[in-house]
Amino acid sequence: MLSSERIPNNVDLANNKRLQRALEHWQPKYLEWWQDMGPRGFQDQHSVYLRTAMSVDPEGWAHFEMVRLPEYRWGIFLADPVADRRIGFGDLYGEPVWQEVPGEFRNQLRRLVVTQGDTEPASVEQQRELGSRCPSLYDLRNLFQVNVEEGRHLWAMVYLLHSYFGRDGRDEAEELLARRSGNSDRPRILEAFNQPIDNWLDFFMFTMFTDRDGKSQLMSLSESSLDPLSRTTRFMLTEEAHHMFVGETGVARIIERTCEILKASRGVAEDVRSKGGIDLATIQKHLNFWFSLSLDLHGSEVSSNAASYFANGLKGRAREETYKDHKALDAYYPMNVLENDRVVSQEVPLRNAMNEVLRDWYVGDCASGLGRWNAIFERHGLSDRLKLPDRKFNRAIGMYSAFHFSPEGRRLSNEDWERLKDDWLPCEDDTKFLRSIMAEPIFEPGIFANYIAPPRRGVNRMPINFRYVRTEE
Ligand code: BYC
Ligand code: FE
Ligand code: FE
Repeated sequence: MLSSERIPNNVDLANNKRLQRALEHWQPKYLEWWQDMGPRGFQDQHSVYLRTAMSVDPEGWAHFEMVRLPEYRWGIFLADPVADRRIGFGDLYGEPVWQEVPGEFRNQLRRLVVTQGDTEPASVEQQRELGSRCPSLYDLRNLFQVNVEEGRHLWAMVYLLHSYFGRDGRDEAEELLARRSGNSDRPRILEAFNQPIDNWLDFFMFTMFTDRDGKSQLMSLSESSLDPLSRTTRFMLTEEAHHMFVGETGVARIIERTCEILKASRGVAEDVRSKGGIDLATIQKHLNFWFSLSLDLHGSEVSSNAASYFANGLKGRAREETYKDHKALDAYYPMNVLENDRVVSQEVPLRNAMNEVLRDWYVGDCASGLGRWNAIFERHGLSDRLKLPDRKFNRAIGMYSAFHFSPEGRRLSNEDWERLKDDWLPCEDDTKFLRSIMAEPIFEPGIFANYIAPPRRGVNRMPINFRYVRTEE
């Protein structure tokens, strides 16, 4: 019997026999997957200082304790309902939201839920080797906090599949545990989630840029007319903020350290690597990689899928309430498009441009984060800056994917691209270097790898040198 003690929830699990039965079948498979694909080497002999969501109110967050990873209590939470909530956009604007899935939208909704759900276990799989190369116990704990919360996000989507999509939903829930990141036979659905993340610079860039796609997609799903989807994703967003915090401060602390090394060597960039820091060029390349891949996650610029999601009220714009026109029927969106190899501005029917609208929001959100990173150089009196590459750079989805562009957005021949791409994207040499400075994990409390500055404060007001991850005797 699954108890509320094991599965903290606010969906009345104790009295929901149908959900109980479905989860009783699924949960053991989940735990098996977590053992096989969750953090390697930290499953049974370690306890971790983790936050567990116990309820959706602010106090529900204050629950911290030392737990073994497989014993984490993955809960099921919906944000509080909004009274008399109405459909906020699309053809059905103003009608009451749905508490059940309308038959005509069932396939589309299932596809959105499955795509969202697939990313969550994928990221855990991608990150599973990082523990053995951690820069500190503090960072190791943050990695595991992110991992268990992505596990919980999978639970959130599986809850929807089991509760609202019947037999197909149950099948999809099993498939979510069967696909594997990077596997050529059964890959994860979206490309960014098939890329390896085997060093900590990749991890921090991923949580900065790819988890931020999580933020923009969850914001648009939280506008959905399917109320349980809206409420589930709204609660997930509170956890997403922490993932981006881990990424943004992780990179910030690397930059901080790089600045210190640069100043000590009077600004000679070549010295950074030899002193065990991460040089700016390498940081910029990893930024270029994860940013461009995360742009792809927003789909094609012009998309009939996106138009149809919007028309049907399934997926809206981030902060839909801030727009005036919620039908977007006669409106157009100015967009740069390629015409005979040239970039020209064109008006695209707004509904078809919804992926691009969200991408624009995303780029703006990334740019603010970048501003905070660049302030670190400024504070150190250095003129170096990081940049977001042009959105045409290194794309594999959408209209720019057929051509090559430089980070400044200049069109390149295939030959030029092949010749120059290692200057812009991580190459074998960079990966080798990063692996060399991350060869050994640091498990001593309060000690940090040479390439990263300590954080400003510890977790939950604990000291920085707290033993956040413990080996059990
Ligand atoms: N890779 O009209 P188009 C997160 C496919 S991250 C591979 O452009 P559409 C997290 C597409 O499926 C948030 N394939 O795209 C972060 C379609 O296939 P079909 C994840 C791709 O339908 C970190 C075709 O290309 N959530 O939570 O508008 C850690 C043309 O489609 C990709 C969501 O994504 C790609 N990148 O789809 C943990 C929300 N992009 O129909 C977690 C749910 C497109 O030709 N998903 N394709 O077979 C959606 O809303 C939409 O499916 C997409 C774009 C935004 C992904
Ligand atoms: Fe997530
Ligand atoms: Fe996340």
